[in-house]
Amino acid sequence: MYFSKIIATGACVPDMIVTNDDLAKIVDTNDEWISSRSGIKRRHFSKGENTSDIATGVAKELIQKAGIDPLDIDLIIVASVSADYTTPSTACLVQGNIGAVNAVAFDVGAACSGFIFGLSIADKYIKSGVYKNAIVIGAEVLSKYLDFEDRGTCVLFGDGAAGVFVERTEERTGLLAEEMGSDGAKGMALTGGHSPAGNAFNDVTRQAKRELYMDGRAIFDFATRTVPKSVKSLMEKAGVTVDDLDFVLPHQANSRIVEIISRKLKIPMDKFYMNMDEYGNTSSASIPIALNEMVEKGIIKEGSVGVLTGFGAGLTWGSMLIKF
Ligand code: 4VN
Repeated sequence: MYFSKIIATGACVPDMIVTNDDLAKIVDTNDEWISSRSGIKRRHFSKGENTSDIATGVAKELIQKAGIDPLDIDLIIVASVSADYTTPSTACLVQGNIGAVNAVAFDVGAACSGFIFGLSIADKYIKSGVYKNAIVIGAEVLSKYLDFEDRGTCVLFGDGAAGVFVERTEERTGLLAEEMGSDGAKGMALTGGHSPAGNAFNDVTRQAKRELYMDGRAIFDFATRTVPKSVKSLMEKAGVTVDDLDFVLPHQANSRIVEIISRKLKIPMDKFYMNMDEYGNTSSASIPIALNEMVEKGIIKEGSVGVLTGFGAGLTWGSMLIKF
């Protein structure tokens, strides 16, 4: 039986940093409100670089860290809801930029669960023996979709990209168990990039409201209800207890959500990793950005076991038990 082992992690974020005070100059908000209600202090915003540019930065770092030849990459999956184009996919743009001519490349759109869904797909290709390795990246330039007149949302999100290189192994490691789900009936609680069906033969306008819209209360309630259940069911499925976990890495949407998840699961806060103070909510990139940081800081080492849990637009969620 094959398993997917994480060989390398990498990240690439735009260097422009926008603080809460910077935002308070353009929208009626303040640092106290943002940081006490979300845990966010700063975020990185694009200076012009688009999603494929930062995703390519991640792919180059993974190639260098894993010491692989681009020609040996089998699969490239990019999770994103803020692609440069509807087509080509961001994954194809990355493939072209790194010259991975032997890879198959496609995008996955599952918002804040996108990295989890992408890693799950890569794992199935590897487990089934179809491919030997994969690059999985979460990449977002959400700032281009933010409504800077909506103080409830524009302060919460940020731009960034990160990912992993996974490779087939026969050792029991990597992705050990997963629990995923969707609730499309509640999807309108978090939307962006609407594209109306106007054409030359109907009277539908092509004028779109592309900006991100979020019913914060509804998403908050969804997260507090669904995430603890998902992680609990994952742990039961995998037969692990709190003591078996070195870390829990949740989607970096809001520090208060993380505290509620910790309380409901009776998993102490010191097992949870958070870095939304530096990046805000970067949707599909939030989990891999934090994962890369944890590896760089030595919090995750060879043999570490933990849970990744993503949740958000769609609505979607996904939790995974990972061994390094
Ligand atoms: C998961 C969550 C969120 C999210 C929802 C609401 C929210 C983040 C609303 C209330 C507000 C503080 C901020 Cl839980 C977003 C996503 C999408 O990635 C996923 N913050 N807030 C307040 O306190 O008034």
